[in-house]
Amino acid sequence: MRIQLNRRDFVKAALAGMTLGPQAWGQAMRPNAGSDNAKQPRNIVIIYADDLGWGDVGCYGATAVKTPHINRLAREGIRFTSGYAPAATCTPSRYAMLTGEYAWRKQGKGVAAGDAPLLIEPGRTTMASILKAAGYHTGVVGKWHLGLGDGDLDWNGKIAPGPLELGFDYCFLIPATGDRVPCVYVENHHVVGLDPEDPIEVSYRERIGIAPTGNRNPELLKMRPSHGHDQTIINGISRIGYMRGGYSAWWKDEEFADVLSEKAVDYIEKHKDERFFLYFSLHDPHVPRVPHERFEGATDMGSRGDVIVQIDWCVKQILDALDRLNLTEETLVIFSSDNGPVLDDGYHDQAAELVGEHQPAGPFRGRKYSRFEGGTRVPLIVRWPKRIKPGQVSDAIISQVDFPATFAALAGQQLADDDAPDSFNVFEALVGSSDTGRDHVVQEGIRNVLGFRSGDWKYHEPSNAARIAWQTGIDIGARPFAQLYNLKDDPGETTNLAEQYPEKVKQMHDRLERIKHAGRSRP
Ligand code: NG6
Ligand code: CA
Repeated sequence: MRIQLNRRDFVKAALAGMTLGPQAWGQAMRPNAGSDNAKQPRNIVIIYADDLGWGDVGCYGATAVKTPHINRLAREGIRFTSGYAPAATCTPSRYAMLTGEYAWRKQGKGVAAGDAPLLIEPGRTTMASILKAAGYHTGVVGKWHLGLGDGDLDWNGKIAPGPLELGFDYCFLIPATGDRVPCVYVENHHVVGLDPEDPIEVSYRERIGIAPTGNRNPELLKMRPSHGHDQTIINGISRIGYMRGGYSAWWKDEEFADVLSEKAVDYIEKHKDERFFLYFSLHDPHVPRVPHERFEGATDMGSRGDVIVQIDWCVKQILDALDRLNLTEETLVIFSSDNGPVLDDGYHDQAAELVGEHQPAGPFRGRKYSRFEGGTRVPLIVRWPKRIKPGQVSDAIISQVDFPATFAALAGQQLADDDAPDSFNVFEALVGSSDTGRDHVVQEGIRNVLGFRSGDWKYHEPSNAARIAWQTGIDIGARPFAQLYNLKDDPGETTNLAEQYPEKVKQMHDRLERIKHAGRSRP
């Protein structure tokens, strides 16, 4: 018999402080691991790259970098041509993917500082809590960047709330980003490897003590910043923010891929006999780009190309583990990225100089930060051999904001009315049983500029924001007038048709306004 706590009971129990550790979710409560339900994969793994563009992988057209293992996923599953990150930067994309709510609906969900408090209310329904309530063991390994604690966090004590208060049973985290302090890993509620005699202090306001900074001590750097990133030096690289102490816990950027892959594979091995959901969130190819030495020179594109090869190696670790444990057939694997690509994002790493003919955003205009397609249209590949016919390419529109409603549907969970307000159940499209996903999607660039795709049409509402994203040179798409593009004929958004089709502009403007004011878009 299958016994489940429903979501409300689960949240109630969590709020009442009941321990909901692995024991509470023990065997008796787990659905039969060998379920033959054609809708429900036994396991789910999301592999989420950071700043990887539509054109950065082989199966999307890249030739200057080889990604055989990502290509394998596409060959054995579905490659989507209209997969979207909800936003053109990390924090709002991840907020939306976890909660099923567009981040632009709320204040303060932009790129989070490394000392930001948790940006999602504890106990709120997330893609993890949905799967946990359905009996999956849930884990997140890698970059978090959604804040931790409830303000004024002491990194030496218990670090909470965080993922464990949002439906994850296990976490191993880069707390914010590789370029933000504190440069230490957090496992469950604590910094890993911290010596209590050498406590950590973090500040985003002022320099702490005499710890060297990129600004004052450039002679200590192995990689120089090009803009920003000139504060505390950790591992020869200056960062955003100041920290001191915690030396025994400092990470080495060169080891990110090894450490995170090892934790992810460990997690899979530990939970191989039960249903599990793993959100594996990579650091690469975000800055600072410091490949392990075995990937140095793997491409002619410098470190940005080399760390993409490193991503492919991480994917291999996961696919090999699933093969070895005989879980491939019954595991739904999703590969995607949190926003579009960027070359110079703050360090002199030659990404721009060595890019050559490579097109990181494929045929699309704009990159990270932008509401042009290149900011949010990203690789999206889904494999589930038991259910999905191999070798498909789908043009269905799917956004990562759809994961909560889709996971609820596949796991037989009911969403409350106010849960996941922008999340659509796109299950049939995700598994290739239908060519249509959602019919429209809102795309968030920085500075609150919104793009709106509906079918083949793309509308940009007028915006007076500055056009260029700092020293990156990236055009974020802001213009004081409306823009309208036909993505079918003009995927590069080069010819503004707004004057030619005023009716279409009005129709799209009105629909976007309705979506904004309704506070939700899920029917
Ligand atoms: C920007 C950083 C950039 C990167 C980005 C967040 C500067 C000058 N630039 O503010 O390097 O960290 O934030 O990237 O500091 S994201 O992928 O995590 O959203
Ligand atoms: Ca990112």
